[in-house]
Amino acid sequence: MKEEAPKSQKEQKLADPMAASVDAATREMIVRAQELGVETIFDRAEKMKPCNIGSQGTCCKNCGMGPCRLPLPKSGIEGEDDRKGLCGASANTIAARNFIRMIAGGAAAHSDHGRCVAEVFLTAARKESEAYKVKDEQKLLSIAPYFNVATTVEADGKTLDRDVDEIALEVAEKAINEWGKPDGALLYTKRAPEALYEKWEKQGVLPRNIDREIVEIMHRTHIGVDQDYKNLMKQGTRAAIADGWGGSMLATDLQDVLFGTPYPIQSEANLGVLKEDHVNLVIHGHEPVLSEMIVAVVQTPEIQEYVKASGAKGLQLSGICCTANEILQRHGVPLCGTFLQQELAIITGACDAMVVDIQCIMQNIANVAKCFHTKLITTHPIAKMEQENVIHIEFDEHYAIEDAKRIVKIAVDNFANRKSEVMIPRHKNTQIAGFGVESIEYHLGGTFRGSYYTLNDNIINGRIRGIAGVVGCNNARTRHNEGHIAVVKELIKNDVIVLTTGCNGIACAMEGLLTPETAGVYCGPGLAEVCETVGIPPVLHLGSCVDNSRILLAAAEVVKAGGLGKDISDLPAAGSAPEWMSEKAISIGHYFVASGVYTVFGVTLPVTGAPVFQKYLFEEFEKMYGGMWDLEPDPVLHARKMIAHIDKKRKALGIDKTRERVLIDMADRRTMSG
Ligand code: BF8
Repeated sequence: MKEEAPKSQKEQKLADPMAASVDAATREMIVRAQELGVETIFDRAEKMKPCNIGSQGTCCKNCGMGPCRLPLPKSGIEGEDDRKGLCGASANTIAARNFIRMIAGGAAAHSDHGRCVAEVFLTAARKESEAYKVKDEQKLLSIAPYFNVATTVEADGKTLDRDVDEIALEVAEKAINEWGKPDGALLYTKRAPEALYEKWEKQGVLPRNIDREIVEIMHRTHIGVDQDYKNLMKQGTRAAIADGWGGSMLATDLQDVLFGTPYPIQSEANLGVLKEDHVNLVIHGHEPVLSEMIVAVVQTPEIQEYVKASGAKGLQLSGICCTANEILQRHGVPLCGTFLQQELAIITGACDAMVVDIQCIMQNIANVAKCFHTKLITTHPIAKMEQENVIHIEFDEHYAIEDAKRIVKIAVDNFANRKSEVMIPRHKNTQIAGFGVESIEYHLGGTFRGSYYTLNDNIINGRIRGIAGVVGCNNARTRHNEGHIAVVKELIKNDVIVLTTGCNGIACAMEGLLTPETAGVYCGPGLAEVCETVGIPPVLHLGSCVDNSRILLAAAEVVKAGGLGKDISDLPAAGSAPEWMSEKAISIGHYFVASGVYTVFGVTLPVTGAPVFQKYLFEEFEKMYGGMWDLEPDPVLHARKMIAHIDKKRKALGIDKTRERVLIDMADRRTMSG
């Protein structure tokens, strides 16, 4: 009998590890998963292809008569675009409705996270919790004026410092008010440069309160309400600003007050941070309200003793997604991986427990956990899983320490239950993370003259060509981390300093781009000189996705320092999300655009099926806000478009003569990467 040849990966519809990721650890674990017969997102991406019409943005399912699908004709649109849904909705209306619903989803996710932090902050300010306290008084005092909260009092003709507890309580109450206040505009919008604030006022997009802007999107996109793509985008813009300069910025600030403002800290990244002889507890999700408590309890003598008694050599905490970035930047806890590596962390067989809260948690991790000994613990009332192997321990801030201890003990107890052979990839890299508005100021100016002048000087003299914010997710429709790394390397080779957050930050850390030594290897000569002089990496990790608000504030500081125009849109700066996939990324992209930043997304964008609407976002937005969208899947072209925009802004500022205006060519690049 003829022996059947084993089926190839393609025939089995399994992922090809080399094509799926540029990262060695990820490739090894995809192979391991396939050997064990454990399905991952990489395989599912082979088995199921995306809907073409949906990915173009022109599928409307907002009522029960649809979905109405309006494919773009292969030959494009000739003459009038007469495509319509049953109600008559045009392709532009449908794409705009879908787009702003994505903004609503993203803004809601960031802002609800912010609300949770604000509530915990209020609990702390009211002294109702032992676990949470004001850790960073300086940060509290620095944000109080934006809430119109006085930090001093007048008594007997003298100005005295006001009691910190009183300030905290007033700030907490005013902060919570931002989600639902009945009148006025969001207080933090005043932190934008004046010129930008005036643009928002003129366009009528100043957010009134955070929740209202999100609710109004859901109303306007209901059947038969707003049918003008420009008017729909106006509301999308207002909600996105409410995210970036509202919910996200409040989340970042209040987290800094409660848990400390990050300062540069050394750590490691990639699956290789797991340790075979340790209890491995992986924290995954987004809110530091939970993860901070876990970090605190693992250091207690009680838990240390408990670990010792288990026979393990110690307890290794590590993180996935943005909660990882939060505990990295404040405590140096290593990053286990990006969004696409969450299943792989369990497949190592060394993950004794994975504790999750909210956002970017794949439901399939519960199925993967069933194949191993891993305990999967959900903790948030709004984020449960249906699979029966999942343990739910609802995290209550009033009993935070007790809850955190319970979770950690589950991980420790489970160390003895490892069943399959452990396989941890050896790959990991060193990183310096924990940058922010305050530390950039300090690093570039020193203790006595800490300011953004030095950064501005180096931009004006051309050593630094410009600033890029490169952020966002992984996307299983594109090769894991390839876009992230290629875009960032192309930018720094051309003297553009990169500010990173989210999964881009993790990808850069895994690649070893977050060390000062990187400067000499990958950067153009100007940026390398600046980085080597001040001892910073050319890629500065600013934290999680809500911390994109740090990029907005850093840009506002650059404007304030002078010499580079009056608005963020004047700066030689650009934004990018090379591998985006989440609604949060769309909200971030749009608040970057509405803040004056040219923003390029990779992979795809759900607007390509409605060319008129696309043109509105890609071209006409610039006239209103100075920033606009773009789409470029090729990472090198992607970076070059950003550099071209940076050069356009340098020219407009009259500082294009101060630097050699050559894009570094292939030959230069080869010598530099050697
Ligand atoms: O908020 S970058 S995949 S982890 S959505 Fe999610 Fe995207 Fe990663 Fe954090 Ni942000």
